[in-house]
Amino acid sequence: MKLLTTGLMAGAMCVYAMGAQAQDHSHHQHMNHSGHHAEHLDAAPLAVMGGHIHNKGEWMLSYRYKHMDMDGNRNGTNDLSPEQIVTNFVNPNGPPANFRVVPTEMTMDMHMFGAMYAPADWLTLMAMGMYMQKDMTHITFQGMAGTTRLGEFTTETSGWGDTKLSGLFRVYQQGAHTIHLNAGLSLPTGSIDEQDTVLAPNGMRPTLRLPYAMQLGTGTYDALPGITYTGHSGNWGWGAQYTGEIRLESDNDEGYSWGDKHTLNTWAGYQATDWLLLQANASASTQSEIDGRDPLIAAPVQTADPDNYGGETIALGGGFQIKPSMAELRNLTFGAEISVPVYQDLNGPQMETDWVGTAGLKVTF
Ligand SMILES: [Cu+2]
Repeated sequence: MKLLTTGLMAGAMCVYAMGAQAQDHSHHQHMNHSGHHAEHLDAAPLAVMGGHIHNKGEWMLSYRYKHMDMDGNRNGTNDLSPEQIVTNFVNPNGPPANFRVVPTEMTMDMHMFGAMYAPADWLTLMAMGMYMQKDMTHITFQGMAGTTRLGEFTTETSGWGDTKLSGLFRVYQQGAHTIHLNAGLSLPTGSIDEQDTVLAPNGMRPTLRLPYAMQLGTGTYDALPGITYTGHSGNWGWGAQYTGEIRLESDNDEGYSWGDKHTLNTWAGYQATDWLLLQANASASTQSEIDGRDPLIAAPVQTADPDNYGGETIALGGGFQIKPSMAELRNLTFGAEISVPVYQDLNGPQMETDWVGTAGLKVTF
């Protein structure tokens, strides 16, 4: 926790230092015809939800594609081999006494469709739907014990995830500085009873309810509180956002709830040319383990243990956003960014994240 806090402060100080160096000499350039601040430098990363607000009457539609790549396992901050996991870690759903299946790779692909509309200067409404696909590759070890590899298999799930509705409330606006509150609700529209065929340690191939990590939704109504600060000066824009993901129910239909999650994002962007924005960001998050358990998720694999979820992660990232200079396309922005964890202290054994990439476009009108 101490390292997490230090990381957050370093990120925030970096952002504020960059902002303080810039001078506010081009404020008028950001005004549009109606005098609104429609083209205020929005330097928020694409991966940040609700990082900006709109002025009265503005609409924004967005599509974002996010890819997450996980490879290998760790416990705390220590890397683990598949053999170490099946030798050293107790299976709480046993028998067998230890895990016999180890996930080695996972990818997550998300297609996020968003809409924003501001009925008033003080309120922006936001809705987001998400279609996702998850793939997980595993090694199965033969029999009840030992380190003889029997084979590999991959499970896959796809479908719509949870749906998020938010209100963003502008509570402070002084010159170039804005603070808004994020108040959101996540609706449990994603499936939590996905199943697929696995390779069992005895060589059979049963179809089972897949572990928590492979399900598409949380199964609970979740509150999404947050607070966001943004500022801009000259060619610089910056911001910081805290968001939470708080379960409003202690159990979903299958008897568990995901751990609450808290995330801090900080970012800074530089308008390098009329059409190109360069951006850097730092994020830190902490999440607790899963509470309760789904009795149908009981395979001898680490992902079937609710305690092997959550942890602390600090990631650094960067990217760009392009706004075509042609007048007809002025309302369009597209961009891409990548984020790489620099610190992961995971409740393990658990798969570790290698990188997360986001690409997307948004149109305002
Ligand atoms: Cu927007």
